Amino acid sequence: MKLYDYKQAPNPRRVRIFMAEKGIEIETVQINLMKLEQHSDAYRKINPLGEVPALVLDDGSCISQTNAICRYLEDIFPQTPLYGRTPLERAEVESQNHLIQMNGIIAGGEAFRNSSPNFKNRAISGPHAYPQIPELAERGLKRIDNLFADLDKHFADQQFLVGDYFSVADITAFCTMGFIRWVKKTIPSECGHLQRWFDQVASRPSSKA
Ligand SMILES: N[C@@H](CCC(=O)N[C@@H](CS)C(=O)NCC(=O)O)C(=O)O
Repeated sequence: MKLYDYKQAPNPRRVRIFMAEKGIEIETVQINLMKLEQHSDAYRKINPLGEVPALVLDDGSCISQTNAICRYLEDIFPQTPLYGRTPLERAEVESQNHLIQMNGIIAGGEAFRNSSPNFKNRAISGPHAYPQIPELAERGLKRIDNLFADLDKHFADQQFLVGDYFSVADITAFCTMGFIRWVKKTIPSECGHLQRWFDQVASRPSSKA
């Protein structure tokens, strides 16, 4: 297996932290997004979407989409389950991971990609050109403020996103906190519960992956 990765980008980081938690080592290949290598003919042959991460299996199949890659890895490396251990826990992890994907990763992407001069006509990742909409950048910033407040409330009485169980949803949220620094958003000083959760996740060795 080979993981197509870019060290600086948030979505591949989610997969790297996931693998580190499980103790999985896979060969990685860096695709330099700043140099637009994701749109080279060679990479488009591997992943026609022109995105990272992508996981290529030994039989040549390519899995795109961060969540699909992590789910596949969970199935073939079930040790240290990160998608839940019971039907209810799996549903809770799915729910939290989806919420963080929508209100964190997507909201941060709205704010960043609709404002950065480097993303003119690339406001959505993938093979199609989309112009920037400045109002979406504004809305993305507001959504991030709401995310801070919602998560702070959540962590007031829960250790992780799903009770005391560390899951893929915490990894998505942790990578979101790193990503939104790109739009100069950091955890507000009044969000002490969120900061406590963040410091706890940051102290795990996997956070360096
Ligand atoms: N929906 C995809 C999104 C992946 C994605 O947005 N990847 C970014 C890096 S974090 C990318 O490849 N961007 C390429 C580009 O902007 O051209 C997933 O969940 O994996």
